[in-house]
Amino acid sequence: MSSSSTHERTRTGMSKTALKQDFLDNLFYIQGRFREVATPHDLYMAAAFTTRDRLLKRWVNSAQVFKTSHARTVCYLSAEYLLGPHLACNLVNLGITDTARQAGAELGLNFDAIVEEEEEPGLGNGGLGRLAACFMESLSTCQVPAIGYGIRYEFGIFDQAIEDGWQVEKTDNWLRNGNPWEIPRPKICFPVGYGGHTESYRDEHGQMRLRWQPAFMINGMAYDTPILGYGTENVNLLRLWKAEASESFNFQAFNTGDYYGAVYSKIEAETISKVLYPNDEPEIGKELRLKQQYFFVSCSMQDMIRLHLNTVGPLESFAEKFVVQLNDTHPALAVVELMRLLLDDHGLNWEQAWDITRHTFCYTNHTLLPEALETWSVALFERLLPRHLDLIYEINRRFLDEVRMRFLGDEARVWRMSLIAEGGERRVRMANLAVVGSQAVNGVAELHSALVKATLFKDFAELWPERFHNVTNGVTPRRFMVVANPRLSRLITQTCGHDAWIRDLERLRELETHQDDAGLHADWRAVKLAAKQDLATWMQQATGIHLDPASLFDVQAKRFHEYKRQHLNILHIIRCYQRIKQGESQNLVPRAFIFGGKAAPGYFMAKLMIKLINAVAEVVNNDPQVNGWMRVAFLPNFNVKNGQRLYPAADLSEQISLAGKEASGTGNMKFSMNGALTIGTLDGANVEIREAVGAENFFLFGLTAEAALQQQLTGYRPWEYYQSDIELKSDIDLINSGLFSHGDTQLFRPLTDNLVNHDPFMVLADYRAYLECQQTVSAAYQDPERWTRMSLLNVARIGRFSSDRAIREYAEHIWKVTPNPIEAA
Ligand code: GPW
Repeated sequence: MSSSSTHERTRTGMSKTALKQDFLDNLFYIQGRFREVATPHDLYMAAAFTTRDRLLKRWVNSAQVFKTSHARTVCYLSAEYLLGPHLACNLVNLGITDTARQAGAELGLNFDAIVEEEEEPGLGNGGLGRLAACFMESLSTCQVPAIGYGIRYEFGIFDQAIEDGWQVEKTDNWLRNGNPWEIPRPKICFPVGYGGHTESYRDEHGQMRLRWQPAFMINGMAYDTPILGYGTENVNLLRLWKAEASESFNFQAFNTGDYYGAVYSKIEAETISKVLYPNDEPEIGKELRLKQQYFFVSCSMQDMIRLHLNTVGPLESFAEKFVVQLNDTHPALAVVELMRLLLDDHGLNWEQAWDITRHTFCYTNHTLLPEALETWSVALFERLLPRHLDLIYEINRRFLDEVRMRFLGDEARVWRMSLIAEGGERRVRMANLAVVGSQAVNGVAELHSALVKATLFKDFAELWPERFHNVTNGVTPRRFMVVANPRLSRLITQTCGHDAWIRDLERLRELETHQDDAGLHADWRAVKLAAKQDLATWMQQATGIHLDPASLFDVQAKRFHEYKRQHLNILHIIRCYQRIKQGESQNLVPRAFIFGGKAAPGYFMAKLMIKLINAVAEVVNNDPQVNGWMRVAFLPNFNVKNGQRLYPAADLSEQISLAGKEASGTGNMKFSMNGALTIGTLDGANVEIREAVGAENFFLFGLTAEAALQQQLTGYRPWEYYQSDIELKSDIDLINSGLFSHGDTQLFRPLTDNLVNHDPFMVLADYRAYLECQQTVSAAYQDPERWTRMSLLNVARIGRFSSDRAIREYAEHIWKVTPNPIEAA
């Protein structure tokens, strides 16, 4: 293409000279600065624009090919994308990290400091949002044409500060200094309605039809971010919607002299994409949240229809062009919105519209926790989305007739399967809507998918067994190995003699032939030690806490939630403390206990767990009697960037949720990829990680999901554990004694009382097994050769947990889409 070849010479050259020249040009023409007066942020922006110019060339090329080839396209709908910093990953995926580093050095710049400068887009809470980001990267790497749709939150997940041991939330103003990775598309803009009523009217053929008259309208404007793949020319698109007031409504208010009303309507409209709800798992059921969900779903479905009409043509073939993956139920309204658009705006009849819709959607479930399952009150629906409620009733009526026909006389089943929960306040069940509206439903790990079929969607699995699948999660090795851990990556490449493992992670298995190589063992340990030194330096500066890199780094980093059982970890720390104080340090190894993670601002128990960790840290770290043996540190503001510091430095990865509660987990994979060993329960993807790396290279403890369920059914009595295990009793009593709270015996009572009296996540039942397992960890760590071999084998056998594998499984079994490689322009 002639236009791109002119760009070639100026802004897309990959040589060091070209990078240097363009960096200085961008510094001058975009930032308006020269070298001597540039701030670190100016340097970062210049580097980002220099990188962006190069990826735009690939992107425009991909877009042109997809437009003309009518390629089947995956649309990933997600309310969250926890992207993490772009610059370092884009350089890796362009293959110019080393060149850029040299170019920087020749300009007298500190490359790492420039990379550090980026403020990450934190448009997600935790695992679910990060999974979406890994999937976008792997979709490009696997050459699957895809669009990610979501919300361009003005404020992402809050920044966490720790003050007096408590979490304090600071707003995340990530757009403050500009975002060089996005391209605003003012012309890609769709109206979205709310409220009002449904009315009937006669169309041009004299036919009676229904349509929605919303009470107010806003606009959604597209902001596009290109997503590069590794080792491919394919670039996909992440399209995020920003809410804006629709001009016409503003003018109306102005014309009637209502200046305040005009301004207010603008503010009200923009509120919709203002802030990410910081809740992980438990649903909060706020009206604004439903508005957000409908907002991005409506823009996205309108955009797909526009693209289809512009390229392929008739809507009858919509489900052949697009397959839409629902990332949990947050975008499940898309099922109803597509029905509305096809019926009301495009004149299809019910059977045609339903056939298209049902063949378009697929739904991923990410949790079994009942408090996380979304339902919306019918009253709220009626007020905000009256036409959609009509459509849900009609979908439900037809669906329940099908159930009645299949299971004669089983009205109890009909009640359970209904899209509307009756009895009490009537509510719309979003999970049931997602299952009824989808051709495929999947869980995110084998155990989880089995439980989805056996419990949550038992009735649905009996009706439509062929709809249910498993796709075990994965994570991208480009970010979590190549970028996060360059030393380990170099060592692997050196040892294997190639870097093909970066795109074909199963090839890490070639490391197995070197498992007893003493030279490699020494290098392996040196790489881990260097990462621990880096983390210790960072931690010292961030928290003032000193960590000894020679000690075992025992890390638990994830959202704070009772089911993840950070308190089980703390009980072990308190046990170690008491043992050392009593002179029983024979079987211990020096450990640094490191935590990271945010708590939902309204989740009192989770915030109290953070306070307890910091309180224990204060006592332990200031007790010279134990300091040769242990330290406790809380890494503030765990996010993608800080995660990248943590994973390479961990010796031990804590994956200790109550079996049956963690759908998959993905941190477990990131740690293992970086050579940490796992201490964990048989939960989520831990089960498969253990199978992959070998039971002898994994520290297993605790109840199985089945045993836990059994015990809860027959009556679980935590106080019996408390009373019969003197060490457990003494650990809990020590918390209640006020030792960690300057004499305040009440501060942690909500936590300890809950453990002793209710303990819904069976911390006390697993306490003894956990302590014993931690002793086998210590023993293993005392044998460095053995530990190193175990670490090496974890990395060698972790290939399955690349998100590339997950995407290939979705592509083959769920989406029925084949790779569509793009040739270099
Ligand atoms: F409740 N997950 C999450 F299922 O991070 F929607 N946030 C959420 O709101 C939900 C799930 C939801 C996580 C799961 O807890 C984790 O086990 C899983 O690995 C991850 O989603 C990705 O599948």
